[in-house]
Amino acid sequence: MESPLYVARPILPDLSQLNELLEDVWSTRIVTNEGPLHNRLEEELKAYLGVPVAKLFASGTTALICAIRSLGLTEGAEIITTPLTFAATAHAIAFCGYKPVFADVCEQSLTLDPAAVETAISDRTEAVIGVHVYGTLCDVTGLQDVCRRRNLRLIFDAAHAFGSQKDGTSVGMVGDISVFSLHATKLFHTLEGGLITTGNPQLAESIRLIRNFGIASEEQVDMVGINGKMSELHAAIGLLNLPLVEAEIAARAKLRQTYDSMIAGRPGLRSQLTQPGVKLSEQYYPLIIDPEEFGRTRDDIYEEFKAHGIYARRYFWPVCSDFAPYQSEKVHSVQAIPVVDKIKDRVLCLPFHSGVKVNHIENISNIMSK
Ligand code: T4K
Repeated sequence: MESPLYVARPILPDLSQLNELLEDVWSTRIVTNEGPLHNRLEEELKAYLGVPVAKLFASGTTALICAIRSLGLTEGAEIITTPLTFAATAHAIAFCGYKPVFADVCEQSLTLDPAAVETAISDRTEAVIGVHVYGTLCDVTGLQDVCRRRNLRLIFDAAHAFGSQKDGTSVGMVGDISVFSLHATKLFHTLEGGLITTGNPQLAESIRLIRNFGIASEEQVDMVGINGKMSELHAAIGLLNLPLVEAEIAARAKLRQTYDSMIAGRPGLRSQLTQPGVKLSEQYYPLIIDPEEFGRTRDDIYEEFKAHGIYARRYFWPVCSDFAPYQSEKVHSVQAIPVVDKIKDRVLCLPFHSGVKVNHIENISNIMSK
């Protein structure tokens, strides 16, 4: 029996290189709290991503929470977001005491629809969180336009968009703040970790303070904060993984072409929207299956894959507005979301990493062709 094939497979550096890097950590015993490796990784990420500010976090979720807190919104404020995302996006809003309001996505990109955002705005709305879901970029211009006109803050959950660019501009430079996940399942990772980028120096300073209990100096605490810091061990993994990213992107770009050819001309199958001028992060390959046209459902394919040891994922089903904590009107409000309602039973993220080999592709292709 072949070993299982998962949706994601973390890149990993040589253990010997890791040992070498950790020798200094062991000798100085500076293992966390903005240590030298942590600071070096922040510098390297600034250069790689082309951003003026890069702040590391213990996880993408902690980073989201700190990003939202840094905006200083009014108690009970509403934040409009997409339900077609990982639980963390909605949870971070609710965890900060704000109300997530779920609005619909665009049919083609599956990202938050600026027109739906406009309709969802109430007199309590203070911010919007767009998600570059699967690595497809939001309609950044459309969301920025609504937020500018309606005086709303704009955060991008860029968990799936590490390294993405639009017309040569880093995705980390749009909106007020961008938040990345550096979890093991992500293209670039630090085992667990998160990252915030922003072009706004005031927000950068608040974010830095909130990450470290609000501590400004030994004798001064300026704001309520948490422990969101990344350790030296995690930063070491990041420093060794960063040079591996380009090769992983190249392998995934090739795999994307293979998958694209596999579904080309097949009624009822489509994938991620190609966006002009966009350098993709190559995070996921979402296959969108129309059951009427294709003749089988997304769940049929999911189960058949599973029977062959192929663990594709139905991200993000159920969607956030289906979760128990968001069933009460007091906790959230949901606008009509016809596109999400239609799409949530159709997306299947295929195994998408450099560990997917020719025999895997043959298996996948055979199952799809039955
Ligand atoms: N915003 C968005 C849009 C996100 O997608 C996420 C996280 C966040 C925010 C929050 O960021 P973090 O706080 O997580 O940094 C996974 C990840 O845990 C999660 O980070 C990610 N999104 C989400 C989309 O996927 P699960 O429950 O699907 O993970 P799991 O354990 O089932 O892993 C998927 C597959 O990956 C496994 O079948 C095998 C493989 N895998 C996984 C791990 C953990 C490995 O090969 N090695 C591993 O160590 O959530």
